[in-house]
Amino acid sequence: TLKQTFADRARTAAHPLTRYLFRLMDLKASNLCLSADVTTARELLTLADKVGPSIVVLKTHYDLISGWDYNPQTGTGAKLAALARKHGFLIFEDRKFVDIGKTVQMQYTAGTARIIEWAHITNANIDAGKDMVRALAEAATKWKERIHYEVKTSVTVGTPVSDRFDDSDAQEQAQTRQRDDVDGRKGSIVSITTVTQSFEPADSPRLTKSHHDQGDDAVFPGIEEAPMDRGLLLLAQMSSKGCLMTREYTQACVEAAREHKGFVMGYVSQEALNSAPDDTFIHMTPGCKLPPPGEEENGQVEGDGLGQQYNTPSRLITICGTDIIIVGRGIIEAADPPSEAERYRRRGWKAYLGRLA
Ligand code: UP6
Repeated sequence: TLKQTFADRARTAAHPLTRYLFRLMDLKASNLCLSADVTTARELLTLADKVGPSIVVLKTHYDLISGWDYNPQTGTGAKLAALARKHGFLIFEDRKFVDIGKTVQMQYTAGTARIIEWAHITNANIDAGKDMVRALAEAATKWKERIHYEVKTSVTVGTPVSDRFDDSDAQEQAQTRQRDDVDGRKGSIVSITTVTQSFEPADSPRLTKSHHDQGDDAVFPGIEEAPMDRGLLLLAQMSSKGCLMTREYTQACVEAAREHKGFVMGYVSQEALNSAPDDTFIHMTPGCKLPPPGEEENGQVEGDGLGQQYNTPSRLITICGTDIIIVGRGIIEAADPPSEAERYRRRGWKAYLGRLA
């Protein structure tokens, strides 16, 4: 897959959300994920709004944010989801689930955070055995069935179908939904907004302006909203010094991914792991930093003194073969995070184009 374009992979990936993500990458000319490790909900939302135009994934650790508002309709998760629609990115809660199947199901769907409601993507460490992947997959399927029901019943209420959809396919779908409707009960969570525009492959950045002035219910133009599928990344390798994950462990992740193609999107890893002809997984890689502006790039950057090790975007993308670079402090601690994010986006995209050449 190293020589394949993201646009091509958008057509062939097994998981609908992965296909969507590849399209988003192509459209925004970005293979950048921001690791939004700030300490308050207010900072998180401001950062997401400012950096949103440059990224395709926003990675969170909800449990290190103070002031997280747990209200499912108006809280921090819902606000992030609105920003994701506005700027066109996916939300990845870096929860690194590791426990027995039943427990991870509950941690994923219930409790205070209800991660499944607002995070398109989450991840798991499969040290506890791969059955927990199946447990998470089952939870996601159930959730999606419930949401489908709620959407189905909410689009039929109120506004005529033609006012909500501007293409005939979607209208037909909505009419089918209308026919299928059971009791007209109004759903509570989702309303459908379809922005249909054709998608053309990009070879140059098309990031022109952000949508700051359009309000929080604005929708990113050029692509429809993300599908309602949820996706999992397997934590196959880590960036930290002395990491205990063995080759066997990484291989077990590859096997688990292949067994759950409908739910596992890919990996958090330090290298590309697709080897079989029909592997269509995506790779995201943390431990990424650029040397300060003006300094020569030679593949590695000094670690943080607490075990984190850093590679540069070009090394990770061209040599290690990753698809998306995950950058935290490299961007957050810069004097101007939005312009630093743009610098990472440009570098990451250039490395991807270099890989294709
Ligand atoms: N992360 C890693 N390495 C891994 C997996 N995850 O650093 O192998 C996560 C960390 C942090 C982010 O939990 O949120 O990626 C890296 O942040 P940084 O760029 O500030 O080092």
